[in-house]
Amino acid sequence: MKVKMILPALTEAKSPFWRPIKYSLFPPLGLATLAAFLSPEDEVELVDDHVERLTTCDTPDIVVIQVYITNAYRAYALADQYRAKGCYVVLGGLHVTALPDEGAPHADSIFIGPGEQTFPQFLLDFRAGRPRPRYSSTNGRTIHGLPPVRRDLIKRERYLVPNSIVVTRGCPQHCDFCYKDAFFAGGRSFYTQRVDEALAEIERLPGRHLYFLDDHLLGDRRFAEGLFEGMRGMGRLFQGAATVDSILRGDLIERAAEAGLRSLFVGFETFDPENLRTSNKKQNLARDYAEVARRLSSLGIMINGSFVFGMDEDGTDVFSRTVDWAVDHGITTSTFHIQTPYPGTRLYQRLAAAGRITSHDWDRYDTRHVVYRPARLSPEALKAGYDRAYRDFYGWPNIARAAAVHSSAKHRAKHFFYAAGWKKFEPLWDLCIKARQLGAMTPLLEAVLSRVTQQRPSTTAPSGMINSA
Ligand code: B12
Ligand code: SF4
Repeated sequence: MKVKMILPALTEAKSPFWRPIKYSLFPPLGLATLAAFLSPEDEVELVDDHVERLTTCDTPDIVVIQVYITNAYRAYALADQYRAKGCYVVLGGLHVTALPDEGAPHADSIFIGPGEQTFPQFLLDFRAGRPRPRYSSTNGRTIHGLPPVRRDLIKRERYLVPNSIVVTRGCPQHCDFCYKDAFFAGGRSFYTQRVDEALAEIERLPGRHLYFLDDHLLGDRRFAEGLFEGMRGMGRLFQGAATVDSILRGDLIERAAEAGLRSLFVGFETFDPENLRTSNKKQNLARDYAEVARRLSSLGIMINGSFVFGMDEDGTDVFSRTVDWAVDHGITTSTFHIQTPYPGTRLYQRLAAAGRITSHDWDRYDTRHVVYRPARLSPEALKAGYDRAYRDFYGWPNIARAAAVHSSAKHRAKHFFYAAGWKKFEPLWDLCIKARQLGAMTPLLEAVLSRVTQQRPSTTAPSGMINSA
């Protein structure tokens, strides 16, 4: 049986003139995970439209397409093209899970939720000649005992971070704006691999650098402790994501640093308690953000801070306040987002019920466009403030000021090169992508992520800040 798996790209990633580095970071891990359920006799091709040319003149037996919100239109067009030729087309992923009735007319079968249970069931049904039009993942979700991810299908040289990995699914929190609750509705919404299986997967990855794409790597304390214990002495350098409260609680973050954690994506999102309450981001309420920054800096961990603009309490001062805070606290890179009501989320329901959604063009749901009516800002002011925040934060003076916050000279240098490398050298990245030389840059990334001598935090988290999530 011939199977073609496609991760369609959004328009921006296809430009022949300019390819932002962020689309050449990670390989299509979800599809490589599903490919593991095919049998050795199947002929499988995995195409990532972001980094390679996709041709559609073939006629595979099954075409598997992953649909995110911003690639949805291209995904549907590809699906229609293949179906017109008689191929069996299956669609899955976050966007069709949120809006199955939108995706269904473009598919022979659609998949709702994670695919680890439903895709193997579909393959059995397909081979038996009776595939169903819709598969929903509800009961029995697990990632224990999965066949190894088909990394042999990944064209490693086309990515800056070929070693992306996920060892958990979902998250224990329930923020209103997050894709998570809709995607995992009807079943478990946070579960982990077995520690030994996660370590075995890590052992299979060549080189030193890993990027954990998990929503919340510290979300299950026992699992994370076992993972970090097993990784000690492996000589790995890794990046990941975690919540504010999990960084302040106990000593998990020290264990992570000891195991090789060198940079962390942290969801600060907003400083306003009312915004936190409205968006159900309770885990951030009354947490000392400054202490998060200090603690990570003292461990030599660089911070990618995530901040959302346009929540209901945000006024015109939110942009400069956020940038100033991030610079003053030595945040290495910042990811600013315009609040975006993804279909299926409680945020979407709230804004739709109030008649505040102003666009249903999914191409604009990329956190860079305003697709709703903000409460205390005009859409124009929100967009302009967002653009300004990026410009200001990544201006040379602020990169230098933020780097200067760290006490160790090595951390200051790493901060400077990492932040500058991320935003100031796009033309260089573009050149590497075109010359297919991204792989050659991985050792540079590893050098920047190398260890900074650790100091004990100058202050430990005040006891009021330590609690369970
Ligand atoms: C890595 C990543 C990226 C990478 C690359 C993506 C890639 N190569 O896969 C980059 C940096 C390019 C990226 C960019 C963007 N991303 Co992104 N990204 C992620 C991240 C962190 C991890 C994705 C991942 O690998 N997950 C692990 C694998 C195992 O899961 P999976 O891919 O979802 O696949 C599983 C299921 O979805 C399902 N499945 C998927 N496809 C199919 C198909 C079939 C047939 C079946 C049966 C099952 C199935 O089965 C798989 C196994 O369970 C997610 C957050 C997350 N936790 O998912 C955000 C996320 C997907 N990104 C998001 C967004 C918004 C974006 C951007 C628009 C951001 C921006 N401002 O530019 C862009 C646009 C991307 C695009 N092309 O449209 C949102 C999507 C929201 C939505 N409703 O669609 C997420 C959920 C982040 C968030 N919390 O909001 N992203
Ligand atoms: S903590 Fe992050 S991943 Fe978890 S629900 Fe909130 S936004 Fe989503």
